[in-house]
Amino acid sequence: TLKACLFDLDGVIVDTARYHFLAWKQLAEQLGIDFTEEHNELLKGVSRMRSLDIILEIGGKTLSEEEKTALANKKNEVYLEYILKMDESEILPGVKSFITELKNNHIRVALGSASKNARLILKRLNIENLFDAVIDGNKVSEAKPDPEVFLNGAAELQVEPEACVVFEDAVAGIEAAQNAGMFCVGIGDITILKKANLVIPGFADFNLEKLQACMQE
Ligand code: B16
Ligand code: MG
Repeated sequence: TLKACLFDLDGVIVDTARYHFLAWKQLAEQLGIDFTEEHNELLKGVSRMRSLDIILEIGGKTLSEEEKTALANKKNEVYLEYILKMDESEILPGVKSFITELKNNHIRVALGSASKNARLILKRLNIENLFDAVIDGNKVSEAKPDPEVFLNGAAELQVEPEACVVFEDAVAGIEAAQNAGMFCVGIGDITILKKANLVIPGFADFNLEKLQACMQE
């Protein structure tokens, strides 16, 4: 039986990919690297440092660790300017009412995100109080598809992995959920997220009853 739901942040609860893109684009321009929205797809669900490595690979540049840390910090400052302007209106359709429905049915809720800014974003969206646990980029050492982030979430909630469902928009995140032994719902395009147990375009037309029906099949 279902006891807990674990949510990815970017692409599931909010679309921060746009702000990551704008911040990385500004940095790439300063480095003389042509960084496109298509390239940005490669960064979804990936850590900040790994994202920078991917951009440097695109531009054919090698930098020292010190230079890279400075650039990653610089990108984050620009990204934070966008994040600080966010509000509740940017929560993706249906997700807040779905989480509220879970809470009303005594199903525990956790965040499982690669972002080190996750808590700040939840605060800006005014939904921090909906989460019984927040596992973010500050708490994990292994990136998705490693199951660490979701196993930590289950452990903090004191729920066995088999009783958890993960909501993810990235292929690596779906693999992480499967590596954790959890049922996984993909949010997005079924042709890309085909490994998920169930794929939905978003939460607008979704509810607990539908989730439970799919889990019993
Ligand atoms: P930060 P998620 C991920 O969030 C983003 O998809 C990814 O593009 C970003 O690089 C990563 O967080 C780290 O973010 O720079 O804020 O620590 O999808 O795992 O919620
Ligand atoms: Mg994501």
